[in-house]
Amino acid sequence: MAISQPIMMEEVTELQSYLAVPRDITLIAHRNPDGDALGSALGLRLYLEKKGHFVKIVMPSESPNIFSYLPHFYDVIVFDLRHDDARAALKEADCIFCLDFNGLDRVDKLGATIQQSRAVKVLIDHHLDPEPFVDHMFSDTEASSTCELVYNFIEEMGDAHLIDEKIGECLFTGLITDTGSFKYNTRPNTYNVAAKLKLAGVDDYKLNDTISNSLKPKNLKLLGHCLANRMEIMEEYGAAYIYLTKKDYSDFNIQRGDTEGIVNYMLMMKSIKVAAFITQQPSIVKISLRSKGDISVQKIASENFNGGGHKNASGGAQYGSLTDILDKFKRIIPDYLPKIEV
Ligand SMILES: [Mn+2]
Repeated sequence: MAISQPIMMEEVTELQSYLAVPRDITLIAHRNPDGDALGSALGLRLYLEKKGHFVKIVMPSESPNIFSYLPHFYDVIVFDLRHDDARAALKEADCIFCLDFNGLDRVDKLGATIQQSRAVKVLIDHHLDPEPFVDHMFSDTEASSTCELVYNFIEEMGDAHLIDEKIGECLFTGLITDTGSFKYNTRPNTYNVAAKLKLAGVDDYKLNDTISNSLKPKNLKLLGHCLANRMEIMEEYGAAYIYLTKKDYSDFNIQRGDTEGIVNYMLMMKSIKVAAFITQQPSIVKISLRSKGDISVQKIASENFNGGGHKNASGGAQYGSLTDILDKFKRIIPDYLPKIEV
């Protein structure tokens, strides 16, 4: 069976000649970088450096420390911490790679910097409805992850032989985190890429252990609190939600990344098809949505919560009180899920 080839050949040919001489290249991924954002950026960096380019990575905000095993993790320029350096890295670049995001609003104020830049812009991404703000677009919304696409990109560039264990570790990280360890969002090509990376020397057992078994006692205590005291189930619609107040944030000393994955627990109930994790932030209320099968939380997020993402994993945010957004969620769910007899 042919394995899908997501990359467009003509685009690659143009880039091959453009990248035939050393360039100043800046890579950027979305705010609150996850394993796929980081893995695709750090993996692509190592590859481009092997080709003789000068590479910088900018992220709008800080990355979770559990990914600090990735090479060059500490060399990422974080806009929130180093405004000027981040802007300069984008302004001075010959070429900008936008990774794992589909629109300039996903990188906050840096969106304007990218828009104004005269650099050659390349997008590699798997989110729905990419905006046309780049010169070369490698968008494949069927791909498991941007890391899967970065592998295919390097392969199409004719450089698969340059992918070593280090690059492999970066890219495999995104495969693991964007598929829940190969539980969802996979296609034949995902396993093909995984196989190639394993052949390149990736120790996937070690990676899975590092990524999955990294919790601290406070994470499990917070999880317990969420499940015991903050979860509501809308049995008749097959929906559930967990909410956290500002007070929860201070009581449990919740830091960036500490709430990662909590939303998924609700989907472990057979009858639950849509799960929401709603958190009161300093100035906004954020909602993170997950679904099973054909139900699109991308639709729910974009139609109600100023957000979007993927069919089965989306997010959004709005101003207002926690109660407002909880009420709204409860009110709109019947529009998306048929009532079931319980
Ligand atoms: Mn991704």
